[in-house]
Amino acid sequence: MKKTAFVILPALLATPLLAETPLVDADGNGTYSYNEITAAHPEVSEDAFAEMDANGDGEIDEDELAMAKDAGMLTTEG
Ligand SMILES: [Ca+2]
Ligand SMILES: [Ca+2]
Repeated sequence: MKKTAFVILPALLATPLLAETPLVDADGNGTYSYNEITAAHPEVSEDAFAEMDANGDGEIDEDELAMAKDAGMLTTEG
């Protein structure tokens, strides 16, 4: 009978699931899309994103991000 060893890959250890993900402008267009926001702030719902998007252009700019932080809409630090 062989014993089964459970091997945890170092890659998994190096990427803690609960680690805070920094907010990154992944496509470099200067604003944050819903996907970019939720990559760092998975708690942001589509409704919350729409609220954050004050000028309704579908992207969060620095001003909108600052307002969202002030409003406590981003509960994780990005
Ligand atoms: Ca972007
Ligand atoms: Ca906007």
